[in-house]
Amino acid sequence: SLDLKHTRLFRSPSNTDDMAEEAKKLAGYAAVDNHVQNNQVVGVGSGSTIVYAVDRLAERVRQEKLNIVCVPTSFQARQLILQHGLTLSDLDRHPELDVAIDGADEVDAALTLIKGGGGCLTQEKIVASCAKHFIVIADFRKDSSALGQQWKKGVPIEVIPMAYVPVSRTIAKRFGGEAVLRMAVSKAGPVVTDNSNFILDWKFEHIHNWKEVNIAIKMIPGVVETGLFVGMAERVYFGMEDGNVGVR
Ligand code: ABF
Repeated sequence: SLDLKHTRLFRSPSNTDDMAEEAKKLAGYAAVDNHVQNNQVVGVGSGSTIVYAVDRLAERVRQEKLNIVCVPTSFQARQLILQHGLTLSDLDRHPELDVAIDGADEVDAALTLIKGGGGCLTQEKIVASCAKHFIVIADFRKDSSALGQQWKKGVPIEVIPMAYVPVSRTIAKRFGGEAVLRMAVSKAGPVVTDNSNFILDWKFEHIHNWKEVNIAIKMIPGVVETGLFVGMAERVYFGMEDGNVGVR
C-alpha cells in the first residue's frame, strides 16, 4: 500500500534512534550473559549503553542470587550501581577485576577505541587496565574500519585546566588538526570531568599510528589521559540493526 511504501522510504530519525537503543540493549545483555559469573568483581563503564548492561546485571544478581561486586568508572556509574542495589566497591578494596564492561564512541578493525565522548575516560582506562578481561558494548553506529569514519568529534583528551592552551598548541603543532576545549552545552564554561579537569577534543586530519600517538600525547606535560584505548579491548559486542549481535 502507499502507506507502507512511504514508511519504508522515509524512515524517521526517531526510528533510527529506536533501533540504536534496541542495539545498545542487545550488546549490553550479551556482554553480561557471556562474561559475568558468580563471585566476580565487575568494572562498570559509563555512558548510555552501559545502562542496559547494569539492568541485566541487576536482573541476574536477583534471579540467580549472584555474589557480584561492582567497581565504577565515573560518578554516573557509581549512581547506576547504587540505584540498582548492586554492591559498590573501589580499587582500594578490589584492585584486580575479573571483567570490565564499557561503551565506546568508535571501534576500529583492530579493536582500537575512541572513548570519552560522554566525558569519562581516565577512570574508565584505569578500571579497564585492572581487569582480566575488558569487554566493549556498542550499537552498530560505532563500528568502523578506521577511526574517524564514524565519530567525527575527535579524540577526547583530559587535561589539567591550567595547561589546556599549551597542550592544545603542542598537539596541533606536532600531530596536525586542532584540539578544541570542550564547552558545556550552556556555553557558560568548559566541561569539567569527574577528576576536576578539562577535555580537549583533538580533531585529527588523518589516520595515525594510534599506539605511538597515544604514548606521545600522554608525554605532553598537562595531559592526564587520552581517549585512545589501544590494545585493551578483548572483545566487542555490537548490537546490530537486524536484531543480531555482532562480535569482534
Ligand atoms: C563513556 O561513554 C565514554 O567513554 C564513551 O565515550 C561513551 C559511550 O557512551 P554511549 O554508550 O552513550 O555511546 O563510556
